[in-house]
Amino acid sequence: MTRLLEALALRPLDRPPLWVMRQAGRYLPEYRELRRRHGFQESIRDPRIATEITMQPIRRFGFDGAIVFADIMTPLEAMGVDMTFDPGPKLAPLTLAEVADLPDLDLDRVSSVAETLRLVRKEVPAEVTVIGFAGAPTTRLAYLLGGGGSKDYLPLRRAMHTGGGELEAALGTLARAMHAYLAMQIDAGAQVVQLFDSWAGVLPRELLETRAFPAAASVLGGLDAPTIYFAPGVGHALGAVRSVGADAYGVDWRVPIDEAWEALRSGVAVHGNLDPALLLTDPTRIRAAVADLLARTDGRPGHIVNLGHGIDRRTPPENVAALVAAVRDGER
Ligand code: 1CP
Repeated sequence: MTRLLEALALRPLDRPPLWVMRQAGRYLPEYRELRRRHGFQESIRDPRIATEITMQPIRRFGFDGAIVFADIMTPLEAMGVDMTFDPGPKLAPLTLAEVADLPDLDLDRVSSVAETLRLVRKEVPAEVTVIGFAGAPTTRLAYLLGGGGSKDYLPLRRAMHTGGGELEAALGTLARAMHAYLAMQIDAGAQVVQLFDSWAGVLPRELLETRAFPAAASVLGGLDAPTIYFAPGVGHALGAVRSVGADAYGVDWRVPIDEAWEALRSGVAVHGNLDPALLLTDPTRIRAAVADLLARTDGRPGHIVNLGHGIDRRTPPENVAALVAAVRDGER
């Protein structure tokens, strides 16, 4: 078993596994260089380019996990929703009824993601775990109703408060599609899958419990691989997040990881939770923060070192190298 799979199975290890959310991307000069020649969507659709981008951070830093290069919005294009990226997704806003009526995901139209996973599985060293992913229903609904990213996601929040059959149908449509998409990724070689619920944290606890978490649970239920659920900004609902039924939970940087783990209770793995802004500082501060993180988790089986959210594009690669060295030096 790989180090990351051992951690997900809550086995004791000499050091925790490490990967970084959004580890393939704009902070890497080799990524920017490739993107000068190829568009973002083109890079995702071409399995050779997507594999190369997936491998860049593995070669440079030796992370324990390789996350397939795609976007949480990629499968929506295969449900007939047109969008551009600038740099985040931009699309014509849909109504709840239109989301509910989206066709099933056409797996043939996301076969390039499956092909990328097959190629990555062949290319990674045997000790590196291949990670598939999808966007959770709530987060994708936030983009679909709002037409892109925003500060406050008011259309999503309004819809979640209003509730009713149309909301249930829209979340159901997105959940079914993402379940099929993740099952396809597992068939193609993903050894673990992560569900990103990046904007669920804008919701009050009650709406997380009654709408966002059940929708995420219906994506993950019955999948044939370990699962990770990542919803930053849900420190106000950590006691309820276990209803999602994942094997591991991503913890953001706002809550100390030992307190978050306590609130999540025993029997699950956690990943996290260094502040991405820490990687904008210097190696000395990064080493100190890693020492503090490892002291807080204290070798507890099930810890996966990660950031509390995606890496920022202004991060100096040397600081990522310092993070990797600090985690490896911390070997017990
Ligand atoms: O210009 C560019 O090169 C595009 C920048 C970029 C990249 C590198 C986007 C647009 N997406 C990605 C890749 C990506 N996105 C990955 C690749 C694998 C890896 O982790 O290395 C992953 C997992 C994602 C997931 C993703 N996309 C999330 C969830 C993770 C998170 O950080 O919360 C979200 C919210 C998105 C939406 C999105 N796509 C792109 C951007 C810049 C954004 C966020 C900003 C916005 O909402 O406008």
